[in-house]
Amino acid sequence: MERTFLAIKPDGVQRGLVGEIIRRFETKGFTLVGLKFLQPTKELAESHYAVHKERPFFPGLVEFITSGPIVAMVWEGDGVIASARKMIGATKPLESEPGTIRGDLGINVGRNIIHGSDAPETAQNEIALWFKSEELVSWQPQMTPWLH
Ligand code: 3AN
Repeated sequence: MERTFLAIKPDGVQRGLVGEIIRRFETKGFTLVGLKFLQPTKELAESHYAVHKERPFFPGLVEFITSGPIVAMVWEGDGVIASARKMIGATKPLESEPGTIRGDLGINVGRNIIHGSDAPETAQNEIALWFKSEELVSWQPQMTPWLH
Protein backbone atom coordinates (compact mmCIF):
# COMPACT_ATOMS: atom_id res chain seq x y z
CA MET A 1 0.00 0.00 0.00
CA GLU A 2 1.29 3.46 -0.92
CA ARG A 3 2.64 5.77 1.79
CA THR A 4 3.56 9.45 1.89
CA PHE A 5 5.34 11.79 4.29
CA LEU A 6 3.44 14.89 5.42
CA ALA A 7 4.64 17.53 7.88
CA ILE A 8 2.67 20.37 9.43
CA LYS A 9 5.23 23.18 9.43
CA PRO A 10 5.87 25.57 12.36
CA ASP A 11 3.34 28.10 11.01
CA GLY A 12 0.59 25.45 10.90
CA VAL A 13 1.37 24.42 14.49
CA GLN A 14 1.59 28.06 15.72
CA ARG A 15 -1.75 28.86 14.10
CA GLY A 16 -3.52 25.92 15.75
CA LEU A 17 -4.23 24.10 12.48
CA VAL A 18 -3.02 20.63 13.53
CA GLY A 19 -6.48 19.22 14.20
CA GLU A 20 -7.99 20.75 11.07
CA ILE A 21 -5.25 19.31 8.86
CA ILE A 22 -5.29 15.82 10.36
CA ARG A 23 -9.10 15.81 10.08
CA ARG A 24 -8.92 16.40 6.33
CA PHE A 25 -6.75 13.33 5.72
CA GLU A 26 -8.74 11.18 8.15
CA THR A 27 -12.11 12.07 6.63
CA LYS A 28 -10.74 11.60 3.12
CA GLY A 29 -10.18 7.98 4.13
CA PHE A 30 -6.40 7.71 4.39
CA THR A 31 -4.81 5.77 7.24
CA LEU A 32 -2.38 7.34 9.70
CA VAL A 33 0.59 5.00 10.22
CA GLY A 34 3.16 7.34 11.83
CA LEU A 35 2.93 10.52 13.90
CA LYS A 36 5.35 12.59 15.95
CA PHE A 37 5.76 16.08 17.32
CA LEU A 38 9.29 17.46 17.26
CA GLN A 39 11.45 20.51 16.69
CA PRO A 40 13.69 19.53 13.75
CA THR A 41 17.46 19.95 14.02
CA LYS A 42 19.29 22.02 11.41
CA GLU A 43 20.89 18.81 10.10
CA LEU A 44 17.52 17.10 9.61
CA ALA A 45 16.02 20.19 7.93
CA GLU A 46 19.00 20.50 5.57
CA SER A 47 18.74 16.83 4.58
CA HIS A 48 15.01 17.13 4.03
CA TYR A 49 15.38 20.17 1.77
CA ALA A 50 18.70 19.08 0.16
CA VAL A 51 17.25 19.44 -3.38
CA HIS A 52 16.78 23.16 -2.71
CA LYS A 53 20.37 23.66 -1.42
CA GLU A 54 21.34 26.09 -4.17
CA ARG A 55 18.09 28.10 -4.11
CA PRO A 56 18.21 31.63 -2.65
CA PHE A 57 15.45 30.83 -0.17
CA PHE A 58 17.27 27.76 1.27
CA PRO A 59 18.83 29.38 4.38
CA GLY A 60 15.54 31.08 5.28
CA LEU A 61 13.63 27.85 4.68
CA VAL A 62 15.92 25.87 7.01
CA GLU A 63 15.78 28.62 9.64
CA PHE A 64 11.99 28.65 9.48
CA ILE A 65 11.49 24.89 9.58
CA THR A 66 13.76 24.60 12.65
CA SER A 67 12.15 27.60 14.40
CA GLY A 68 9.48 25.63 16.25
CA PRO A 69 7.79 22.28 16.60
CA ILE A 70 6.31 20.48 13.63
CA VAL A 71 4.02 17.46 13.24
CA ALA A 72 5.65 14.73 11.15
CA MET A 73 3.30 12.10 9.75
CA VAL A 74 3.13 9.10 7.47
CA TRP A 75 -0.21 8.43 5.78
CA GLU A 76 -1.19 5.35 3.80
CA GLY A 77 -3.75 4.63 1.09
CA ASP A 78 -4.39 4.16 -2.62
CA GLY A 79 -2.78 7.03 -4.51
CA VAL A 80 -2.04 8.89 -1.29
CA ILE A 81 1.06 10.69 -2.64
CA ALA A 82 -0.71 12.47 -5.51
CA SER A 83 -3.98 12.82 -3.63
CA ALA A 84 -2.32 14.50 -0.63
CA ARG A 85 -0.55 16.91 -2.99
CA LYS A 86 -3.93 17.82 -4.46
CA MET A 87 -5.41 18.27 -1.00
CA ILE A 88 -2.44 20.47 -0.02
CA GLY A 89 -2.69 22.72 -3.09
CA ALA A 90 -0.14 24.66 -5.12
CA THR A 91 3.14 25.87 -3.57
CA LYS A 92 2.27 29.52 -4.15
CA PRO A 93 -0.75 30.22 -2.00
CA LEU A 94 -2.18 32.69 -4.48
CA GLU A 95 -2.26 29.84 -7.03
CA SER A 96 -3.70 27.26 -4.66
CA GLU A 97 -7.38 26.57 -5.20
CA PRO A 98 -10.06 27.07 -2.60
CA GLY A 99 -10.82 23.69 -1.07
CA THR A 100 -7.14 22.87 -0.67
CA ILE A 101 -5.30 23.31 2.63
CA ARG A 102 -3.12 26.14 1.31
CA GLY A 103 -5.99 27.64 -0.71
CA ASP A 104 -8.24 27.75 2.34
CA LEU A 105 -5.76 28.56 5.07
CA GLY A 106 -2.69 30.43 3.78
CA ILE A 107 -1.46 33.41 1.78
CA ASN A 108 2.34 33.31 2.08
CA VAL A 109 4.74 31.12 0.02
CA GLY A 110 7.38 30.99 2.75
CA ARG A 111 4.72 30.04 5.33
CA ASN A 112 2.66 27.48 3.45
CA ILE A 113 1.55 25.33 6.40
CA ILE A 114 2.31 21.82 5.23
CA HIS A 115 4.80 19.71 3.32
CA GLY A 116 3.88 16.64 1.28
CA SER A 117 6.16 14.27 -0.65
CA ASP A 118 5.92 14.88 -4.40
CA ALA A 119 6.70 11.41 -5.83
CA PRO A 120 7.14 7.75 -4.78
CA GLU A 121 10.93 8.02 -4.54
CA THR A 122 10.87 11.20 -2.44
CA ALA A 123 8.15 9.70 -0.24
CA GLN A 124 10.33 6.68 0.46
CA ASN A 125 13.39 8.82 1.20
CA GLU A 126 11.51 11.28 3.40
CA ILE A 127 9.77 8.55 5.40
CA ALA A 128 13.18 6.92 6.04
CA LEU A 129 14.69 10.29 7.00
CA TRP A 130 12.04 11.20 9.56
CA PHE A 131 10.93 7.82 10.94
CA LYS A 132 12.55 4.61 12.13
CA SER A 133 10.75 1.56 10.76
CA GLU A 134 9.59 0.59 14.28
CA GLU A 135 7.84 3.97 14.62
CA LEU A 136 5.46 3.08 11.79
CA VAL A 137 2.37 1.02 12.60
CA SER A 138 0.89 -1.26 9.96
CA TRP A 139 -2.82 -1.59 10.61
CA GLN A 140 -6.13 -1.75 8.79
CA PRO A 141 -9.19 0.16 10.00
CA GLN A 142 -11.98 -2.36 10.76
CA MET A 143 -14.49 -0.68 8.45
CA THR A 144 -16.16 -1.29 5.13
CA PRO A 145 -13.19 -1.88 2.83
CA TRP A 146 -14.51 0.40 0.05
CA LEU A 147 -14.25 3.37 2.41
CA HIS A 148 -10.52 2.98 2.34
P1 3AN B 1 6.15 22.14 -2.16
O1 3AN B 1 6.23 22.28 -0.66
O2 3AN B 1 4.82 22.62 -2.68
O3 3AN B 1 6.55 20.80 -2.66
P2 3AN B 1 8.73 23.06 -3.19
O4 3AN B 1 9.22 21.68 -2.97
O5 3AN B 1 8.89 23.70 -4.53
O6 3AN B 1 7.18 23.18 -2.77
O7 3AN B 1 9.43 24.04 -2.15
C1 3AN B 1 9.70 23.57 -0.86
C2 3AN B 1 9.43 24.66 0.13
O8 3AN B 1 10.30 25.75 -0.13
C3 3AN B 1 8.02 25.23 0.03
N1 3AN B 1 7.07 24.48 0.80
C4 3AN B 1 8.20 26.63 0.54
O9 3AN B 1 8.05 26.67 1.96
C5 3AN B 1 9.63 26.95 0.18
N2 3AN B 1 9.67 27.80 -0.99
C6 3AN B 1 9.48 27.44 -2.26
N3 3AN B 1 9.58 28.50 -3.08
C7 3AN B 1 9.83 29.56 -2.27
C8 3AN B 1 10.04 30.94 -2.49
N4 3AN B 1 10.00 31.45 -3.72
N5 3AN B 1 10.26 31.72 -1.42
C9 3AN B 1 10.31 31.21 -0.17
N6 3AN B 1 10.12 29.91 0.10
C10 3AN B 1 9.89 29.11 -0.92
